Amino acid sequence: MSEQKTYTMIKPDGVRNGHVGEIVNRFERAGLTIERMELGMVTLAQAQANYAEHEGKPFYDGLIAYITSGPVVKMVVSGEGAVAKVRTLMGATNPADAAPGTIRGDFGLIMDENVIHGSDSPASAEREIGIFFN
Ligand code: IDP
Repeated sequence: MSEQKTYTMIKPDGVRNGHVGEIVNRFERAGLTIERMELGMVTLAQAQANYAEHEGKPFYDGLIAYITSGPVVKMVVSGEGAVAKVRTLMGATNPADAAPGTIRGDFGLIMDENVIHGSDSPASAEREIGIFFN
């Protein structure tokens, strides 16, 4: 496994419900390094670019409305195998299926508000870092 960078973002429900500190703590305990971190809104253009693959799906409009609804924490995280490591810490997309001990398993309630985003490949990570930290 090689040294990687990934993009991860604590979504509006994660910030609103007060899980920022715990999530950052889990990343650091897992040996990951926080390279960049910023609290702020996601613009409409950033949301559309990040979720382009879901355009046209029934949940797309709701997803765009939700991700732009309040402040998020945008992060670049690095470490050995960082892309997969963050995905493992996140847990399954649907919080109902996410294992206890994962971020979504512990803090997520519903599919539409699932606490955290993480790039699904090194190529996505590079693209998403460009979208959110240009
Ligand atoms: P991921 O976030 O685990 O990579 P993706 O399939 O890439 O999952 O979906 C991106 C985001 O779109 C999810 O995190 C979730 O917020 C939202 N989403 C995906 N599928 C659904 C759905 O069926 N209903 C509502 N929201 C969904």
